[in-house]
Amino acid sequence: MWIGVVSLFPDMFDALTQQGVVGRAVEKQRIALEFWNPRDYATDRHRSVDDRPYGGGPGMLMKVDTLRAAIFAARERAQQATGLVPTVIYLSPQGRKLDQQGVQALASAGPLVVVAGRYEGIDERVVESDIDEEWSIGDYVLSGGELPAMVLIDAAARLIPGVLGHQDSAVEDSFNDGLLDCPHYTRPEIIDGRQVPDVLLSGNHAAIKRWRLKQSLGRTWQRRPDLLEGRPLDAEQRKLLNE
Ligand code: 6GU
Repeated sequence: MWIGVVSLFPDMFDALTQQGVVGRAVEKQRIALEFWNPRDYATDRHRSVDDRPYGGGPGMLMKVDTLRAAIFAARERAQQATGLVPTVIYLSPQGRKLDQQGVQALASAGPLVVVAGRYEGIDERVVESDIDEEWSIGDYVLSGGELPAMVLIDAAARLIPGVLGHQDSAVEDSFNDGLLDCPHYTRPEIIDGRQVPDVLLSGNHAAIKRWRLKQSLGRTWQRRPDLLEGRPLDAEQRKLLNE
């Protein structure tokens, strides 16, 4: 998977790329991440990358020429690297709310150029002419699009074949089947008098699978009933519960 990132703070992405699952995926070249900094396209003495909003008011916007130069360079490189036209994504609180379904769609969409905004955002005409899709990671406000971009990239990366070992397979994840995850336990067998559920020590793999599904369903019903609305159980889940 090829991902180009347009950001004024590319160093923030070290947190994503220098350790853990995504770090390994970059090392193994399962993911290619490249960066474009609008500041590198600034030509004035102060290398400015912000500009004032028409109509006044507090805050600045990203300066249009440097932002577009970075987006165009990233788009061109995407085509050179992959032979495909990338999907250009802008992260903002005004975007479509990201969920696991959205992540799946983005992970299989081909090359992505991810634009991380700063300040009060970007000129609406740039959204209209240069951005294909606008996404949000939730209903709260962050100081910039870098963290949302990392959230998106991390979530998409773990769906790329070969990025997760089967040790931590995405197939087992919370949300892969639209339910919350079941509880997990490790050693010791007793903590402050509280035992690991017997079934997990039974060696009965069918019973364990059934118990985990029931836990997932119970938790989802209690904590996130919205996830169950209009979503009947699938055939395997019905079979497990009736066994
Ligand atoms: Cl994508 N950007 C910013 N700045 N804040 C957010 C967000 C994005 N999603 C939720 N809050």
